[in-house]
Amino acid sequence: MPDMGRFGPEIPLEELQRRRQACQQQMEPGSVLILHTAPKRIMSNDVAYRFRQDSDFYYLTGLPVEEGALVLQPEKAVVYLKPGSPEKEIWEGPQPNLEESAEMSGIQDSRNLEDLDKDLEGWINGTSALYYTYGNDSPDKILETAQRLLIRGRAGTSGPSKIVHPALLLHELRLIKSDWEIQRMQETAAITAEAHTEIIRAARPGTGEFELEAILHRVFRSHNAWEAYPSIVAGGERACILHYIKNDAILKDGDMVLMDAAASRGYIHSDVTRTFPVGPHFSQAQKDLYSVVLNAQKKAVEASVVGATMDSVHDVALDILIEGLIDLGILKESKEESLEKKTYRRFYMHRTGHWIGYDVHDVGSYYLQGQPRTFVPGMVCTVEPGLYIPSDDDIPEAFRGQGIRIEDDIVITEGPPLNLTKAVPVEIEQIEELKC
Ligand SMILES: [Mn+2]
Repeated sequence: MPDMGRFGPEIPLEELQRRRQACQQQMEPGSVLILHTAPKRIMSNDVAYRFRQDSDFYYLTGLPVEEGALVLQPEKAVVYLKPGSPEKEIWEGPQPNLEESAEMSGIQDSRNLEDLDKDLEGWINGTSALYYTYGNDSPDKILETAQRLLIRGRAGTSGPSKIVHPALLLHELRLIKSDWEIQRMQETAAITAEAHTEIIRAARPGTGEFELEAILHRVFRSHNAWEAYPSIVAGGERACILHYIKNDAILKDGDMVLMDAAASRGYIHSDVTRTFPVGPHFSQAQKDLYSVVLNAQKKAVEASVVGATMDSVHDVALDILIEGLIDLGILKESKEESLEKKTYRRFYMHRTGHWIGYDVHDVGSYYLQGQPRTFVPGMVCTVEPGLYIPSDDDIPEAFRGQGIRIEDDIVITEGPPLNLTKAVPVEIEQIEELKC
């Protein structure tokens, strides 16, 4: 049999036990949670996309396998899986068997997926709450079963008293990262830093955006990592297209490159943006604009402490960006007027950050009872202010078509914020030095 690498645990068992226990402790007595693996996604005809596990399922089981389900009760955990068949192995290689899966997940009760259908009524009948991810990918079978149990009341069955989205407990757990998770995020950040540093050095007039993207892929894969999301490598005015991912243009001297690209490994993500000159130096206008964004980013990072909120961090960045735009003659009105009329949105139209973790735009609510939630230790978020200056006649010429964003991943701690992606060059002198 070919060496398939290890089927051993990808996530330490203590870590998985802790997560499941924390989840189970918050479940209602007599309730059940059912989670499925991610569905297979078709690229075209009979060719599938590379499999990506459902983040919630992976978080609680550590199993990257296709076709399975997790059933959790406050006192019990069962995982249903499809054991590999000799025919499937010819195409896809050996799958972990039930015993190997149990070793990886720490869930001893591993059953054949074929049994789920007949067990489903037993799990759902009379349950106080059914935690279930309703939405696009949800298999209908769960709700069908719930309804069947309800309408067969004369036979003594009953449906769940309520259906609750697991986000309400599971996503709140995922929001607070463990030391183990933060260590993994640090490793992912280091891979991202290596790629960015190499690319800042490599960019030259005449280089294709795609060539820089190729370096990203090489560095990521050389560490057994993947790109965390479709990479943005945007030269010149294309930096003002927020989701530019074509990456097919040639870089010109005098332009900057906005690169929003980062690594992901073991479903742990980083998310980094840097903006740097194609040639050896920033122009004076680029330096002026860059310094505004950099200052806004630094102050917003400093403000990312316990008790702050996404909104308060955004306001710190916004203040500095607006002042800078006024100083540079790009915004013509006063700060108060710009805030009131939101005229700054022409140049800064996105929020300053988002949670990051097992999803790049991670789960966890941003507001509690309508109020922005306050930061507590263990939360990890991005801080990513930017300025995007359109090529309009009323804009001083030197700033037209310039787009800049600077983004780092920040851990909220008891003390000062921990910048996971600090190693990615960001100072003007640092960047220019890399280019000589
Ligand atoms: Mn981001």
